[in-house]
Amino acid sequence: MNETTSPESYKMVTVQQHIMESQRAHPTATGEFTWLLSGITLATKMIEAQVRRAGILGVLGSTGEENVQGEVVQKLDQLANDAILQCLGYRGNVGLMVSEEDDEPHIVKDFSDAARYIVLFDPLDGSSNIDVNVSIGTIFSILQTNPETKSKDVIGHILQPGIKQVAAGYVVYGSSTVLTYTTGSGVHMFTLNPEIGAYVLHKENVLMPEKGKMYSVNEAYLGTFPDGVRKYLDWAKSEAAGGYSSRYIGSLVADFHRTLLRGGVFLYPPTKKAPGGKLRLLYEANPLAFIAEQAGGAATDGKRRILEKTPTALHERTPLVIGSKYEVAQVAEFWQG
Ligand code: AHM
Ligand code: MG
Repeated sequence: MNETTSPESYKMVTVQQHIMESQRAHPTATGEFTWLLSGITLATKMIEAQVRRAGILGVLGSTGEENVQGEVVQKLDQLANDAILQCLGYRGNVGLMVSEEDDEPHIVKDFSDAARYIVLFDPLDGSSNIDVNVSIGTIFSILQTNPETKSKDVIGHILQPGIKQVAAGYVVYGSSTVLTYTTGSGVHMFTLNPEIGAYVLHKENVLMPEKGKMYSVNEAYLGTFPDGVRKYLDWAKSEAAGGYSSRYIGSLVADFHRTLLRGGVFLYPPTKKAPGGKLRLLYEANPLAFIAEQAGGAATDGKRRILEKTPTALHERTPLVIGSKYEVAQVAEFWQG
């Protein structure tokens, strides 16, 4: 070791270590939450292995079925769903698993104190991008059973506002595989090191820029957006706005990941085809809103803070405006007129 090298420079923190260390700060932590999150990270490594070799394994294309939302199920959607169910099904402390792909929740165990966690997930977000080798991802949200709900009322336990989430995260399978999570104490980002098969800390306490230079929206639907949103987009293109650029991948996870790092705004407003918005409150909007807020950003449905919306159905959809505080406030202002 040369004289200027400190032990710190040798430090390599895996996501497992990071979660364990942050849980130590909670005097009542038993380690079971750490165990649960390790099930999720394991599942995402299984998914990433399939995604990276999809062409070779013959798992591109659709299964020929439609999911509960009437969307075509891709083979990888199915494999990703199974990986998460497999990895969490035997963790002991998970009572319920709720997937965007499945009609009904999976009741893993009868509720008890020991099985108090509810895991909600979108196993493979950005399905339309799978076959064309564009970034896709996994999103997860974790709740605890609701103490105000009768123990057998499964749906009642699940339909809690996003503010009740105890953790949320996503993995983006892009040029590298990145996992981002929050348990309500900041946002932390890890990169999968394929040589050792571990997520290694890349950035702790990630902060979203307060203002950005990009907006992200599917402008093909512009004609059916609410007037206020159209006015915002006109303004964003004007000289007065100071020169915005546009990016749209069509995988929410990837579009959000860029927005988290670079700032700006992602929006999926109501359209003629999806008058209540397209994105799912429980599996997409809530977890990403939790992360956005923890990183200093914001998320709204145009009228209300996403995290305060009380869901009324499992597969409920919502309009979503998410990103830097400045741009989210601008969109909301234009929208509300
Ligand atoms: P998915 O979960 O079935 O993949 O659908 C959600 C995706 C999001 O990732 C993305 O933001 C959106 O759908 C894109 O929709 P569109 O093609 O209408 O722009
Ligand atoms: Mg999705």
